[in-house]
Amino acid sequence: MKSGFITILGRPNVGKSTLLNAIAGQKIAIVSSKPQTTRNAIKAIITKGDSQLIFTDTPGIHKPKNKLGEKMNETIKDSQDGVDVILFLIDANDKAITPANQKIVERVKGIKAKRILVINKVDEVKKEHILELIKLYSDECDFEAIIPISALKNDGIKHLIDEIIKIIPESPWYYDEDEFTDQTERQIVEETIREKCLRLLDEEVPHGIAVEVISMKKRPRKKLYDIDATIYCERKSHKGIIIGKDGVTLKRIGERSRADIEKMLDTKVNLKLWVKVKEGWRDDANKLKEFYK
Ligand SMILES: Nc1nc2c(ncn2[C@@H]2O[C@H](COP(=O)(O)OP(=O)(O)OP(=O)(O)O)[C@@H](O)[C@H]2O)c(=O)[nH]1
Ligand SMILES: [Mg+2]
Repeated sequence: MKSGFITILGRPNVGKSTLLNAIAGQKIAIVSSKPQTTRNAIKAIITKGDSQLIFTDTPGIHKPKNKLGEKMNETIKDSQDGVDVILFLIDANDKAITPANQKIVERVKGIKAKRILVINKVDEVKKEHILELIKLYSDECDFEAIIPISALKNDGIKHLIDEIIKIIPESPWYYDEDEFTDQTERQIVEETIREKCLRLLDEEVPHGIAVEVISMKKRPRKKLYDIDATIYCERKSHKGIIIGKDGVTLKRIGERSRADIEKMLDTKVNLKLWVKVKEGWRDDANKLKEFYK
């Protein structure tokens, strides 16, 4: 039996969560085109033959601008210690090793784990460019493997998993074969609503949003959940934007969230959303604790 803990590291927006979902074969982590989408460490567990792989998706490595950012960076640090493999994810569109990625290279060198460089979004570039990146990075650091993939198009994922299986240790499994994530249904609901906010809102508004499920109850003898959730934002003006003219934006957030939650939980959902202001919560240690313990 083999088992391995694998952490996915990289800059915001490189496709870490898309990769986690591709590996899991189902949606576990939320994805958006805006940087700093992921705020927590999120696990996906896959069991293949005699191997069990436990992947952890992490927030993008960035310079924190508030206490939430600092908390996210702590989460990244906690997720990189004691693991067997680090997947360092970069964007194939990079023209060179960016200064931010240079720093991550140094960081990865200091972690006691096997490391694989994963070049994502290869669907957007020419093959020659991928070869250039491979050369640049292999001159900079020793990797067990360098693997080009497209997480979006599910290209190269099987190869990546096979390479990981080759380098993980003999070990008993840590999870039951039918477990696939550490996320609770409540977390999945909160994150799904936050994803719709990220996708439907612009500028600073979605970054200042936190979602909290107030109650989640299954109706007896029915495949139906009643879910009440609050969307918190940082300013009064943001509340107006989230609700929209005649409530149209909030309605859209609710409809899209409900459709996804129904798919993920395989049940009908009656979703009610409220919007509240929690002034400057991202920079207030006490308020932050309410959302991110
Ligand atoms: N073309 C292309 N786009 C991709 C690929 N993988 C991810 N994306 C897109 O890149 C954007 C960011 O994806 P995420 O998975 O949210 O990125 P992330 O690294 O988790 O970002 P943070 O959570 O903010 O750190 C989304 O718009 C994805 O659809 C890929 O292989 N090809
Ligand atoms: Mg992410």
